[in-house]
Amino acid sequence: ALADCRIIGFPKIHDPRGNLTFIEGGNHLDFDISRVYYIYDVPGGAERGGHAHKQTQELLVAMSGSFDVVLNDGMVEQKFHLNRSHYGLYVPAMTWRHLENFSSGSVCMVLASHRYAEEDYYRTYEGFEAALRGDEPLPVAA
Ligand code: T46
Repeated sequence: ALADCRIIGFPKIHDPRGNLTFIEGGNHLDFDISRVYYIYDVPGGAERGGHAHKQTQELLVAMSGSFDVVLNDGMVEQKFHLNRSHYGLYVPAMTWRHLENFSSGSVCMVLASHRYAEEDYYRTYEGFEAALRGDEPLPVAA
């Protein structure tokens, strides 16, 4: 549910040599990290995402630059602006998301609870809503 989506602050070790932040699975996150991926070189105006996950939980971090993450649990929609690398947005399973408004040079790092599996995706909003209602999966159009 959207109430479970939240911005999490991570430790920031200040140092004249530069700052250091760390994220520990099972400590700062409620899930163990099975996968890391990142999105970068995003052209101006591009949007990413547009899907939900059956099982995968994620933490999104703006490692550089900024972007917006729009989350929707089928009832409520909320937009989060990410622009600091010591904050992350926790996104539970069964949350529709899309990313937009990427600044030039921005990097989105994602820590995920599961390895990549296409079967874990709802790629259409209709399929996501049907699953929330508890309907049978929609038949694939011929
Ligand atoms: C999410 C947002 C923030 C892989 O092979 N392995 C991976 O780990 C991922 C994430 C993707 N892929 C392949 C699947 C597609 O052929 O890379 C291609 C692009 O993936 P997708 O269109 O899903 O990318 P985004 O940026 O729209 O969405 C991704 C994640 O899929 C999604 O979980 O939350 O980033």
